[in-house]
Amino acid sequence: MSNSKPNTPLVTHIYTADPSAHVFENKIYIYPSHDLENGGLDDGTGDHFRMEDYHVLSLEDIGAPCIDHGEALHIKDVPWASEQMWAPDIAFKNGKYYFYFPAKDKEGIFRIGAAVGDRPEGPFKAEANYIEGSYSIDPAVFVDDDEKAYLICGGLWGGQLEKWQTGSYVKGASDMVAGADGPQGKQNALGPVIARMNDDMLSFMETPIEVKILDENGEPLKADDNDRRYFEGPWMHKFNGKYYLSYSTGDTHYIVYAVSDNPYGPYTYKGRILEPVVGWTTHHSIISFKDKWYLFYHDSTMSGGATPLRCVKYAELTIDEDGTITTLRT
Ligand code: FUB
Repeated sequence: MSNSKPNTPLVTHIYTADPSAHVFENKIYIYPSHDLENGGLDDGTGDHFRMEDYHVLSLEDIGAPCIDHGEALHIKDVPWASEQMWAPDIAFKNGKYYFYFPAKDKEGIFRIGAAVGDRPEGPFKAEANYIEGSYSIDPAVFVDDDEKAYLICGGLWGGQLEKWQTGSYVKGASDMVAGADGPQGKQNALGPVIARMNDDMLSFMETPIEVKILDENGEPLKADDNDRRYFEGPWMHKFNGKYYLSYSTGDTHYIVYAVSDNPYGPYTYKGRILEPVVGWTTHHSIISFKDKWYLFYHDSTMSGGATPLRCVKYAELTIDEDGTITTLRT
């Protein structure tokens, strides 16, 4: 085990992706997807991401060796799930750790599940069913200063977000053609969806609603604005009292951010955080640790560019006093 360096894989004995980093007990804990070498064709539906479990990683400090705490949850122990354990997140509340993860249910529909543990490294015990009213992928849970917790999630194409525009799941053309059921051209792009969590952290207090992302003129971003519109991988953090929503633009491969006075939005697009990395997907989280800001992200360098075989890395992030984030190139 060697010391962790910026822009270098945190671990090399397994493939990891989609890092959600958090500071618990004065350490950095990282909750990644665990990519597997189990094949599957990339047909744009995401079916080649066939993950089955989660490992938890931690760093005592920036630069310290990265510890793999081993398997924290396996799909065989999730009664409602059938396949594809994608990008997870976690929250600490009521003295417990609540681990959130997407997976397909027995009907092949992505849902968000919750599992509970006493320790940040797990193990986590899955609830019998997915969170009622949940759908799509990439949950991120943001606990505000007033202890109100929000789950934001959603991903286009393989993440099925566009199939939920009526409020229920509509099977459609994007089963075969990525994005075919979503808004097109100058139609408003879809945003992620957000719902406040009940105090039990296991259920929604409300029906998830779409988060609007606006351009500099206050107009919703359009579907053909591929450099800026929402695709997947939402993350929320707060800086100087403002809410920051950052996300992947998917097929243009940027991590970008937008700012609001309200967790529900609307958010105004501000700029890029991360230029494209090696590999198709890009996915991140942002934490503050010992008075510095860090971006955790992934790329596919460790597998020589194979999209579903990724590795988690970190880099220091510069946020100016006025809230502007300096764009990173890795
Ligand atoms: O890891 C599977 C999917 O790839 C994630 O859910 C997306 O955010 C993308 O990184």
